[in-house]
Amino acid sequence: MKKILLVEGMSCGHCEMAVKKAITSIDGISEVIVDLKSGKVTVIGENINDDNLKEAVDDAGYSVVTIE
Ligand SMILES: [Cu+2]
Repeated sequence: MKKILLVEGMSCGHCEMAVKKAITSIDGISEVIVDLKSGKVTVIGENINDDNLKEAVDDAGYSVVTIE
């Protein structure tokens, strides 16, 4: 399955890597693609839980605006 997140607060390559690392650490996630400019994060994996995604991004210091 695939989810598209809109993440607020990313401003540089460090932010991009932090979000990518946080989401990749969740069980079942196989791929995370971050578009820094738009804040769009594409997540690919199995049994992806929206709350887990929000929590991981929050813990990294950023916030999820929408998940679709
Ligand atoms: Cu940054």
